[in-house]
Amino acid sequence: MNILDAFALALATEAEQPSDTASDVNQDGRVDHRDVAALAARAVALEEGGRL
Ligand SMILES: [Ca+2]
Repeated sequence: MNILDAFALALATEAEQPSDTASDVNQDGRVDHRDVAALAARAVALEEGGRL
């Protein structure tokens, strides 16, 4: 998972997706921009510990 995956999810989310637990990163029952933000934050945390 990297920042590009996060953006891909953002695009998929924008394209009207019903509740998808696999994409519900913050587990609040909804797939929206908050999940994208959580995913991006996670990706950044991973990048900081590795290569970029
Ligand atoms: Ca969510």
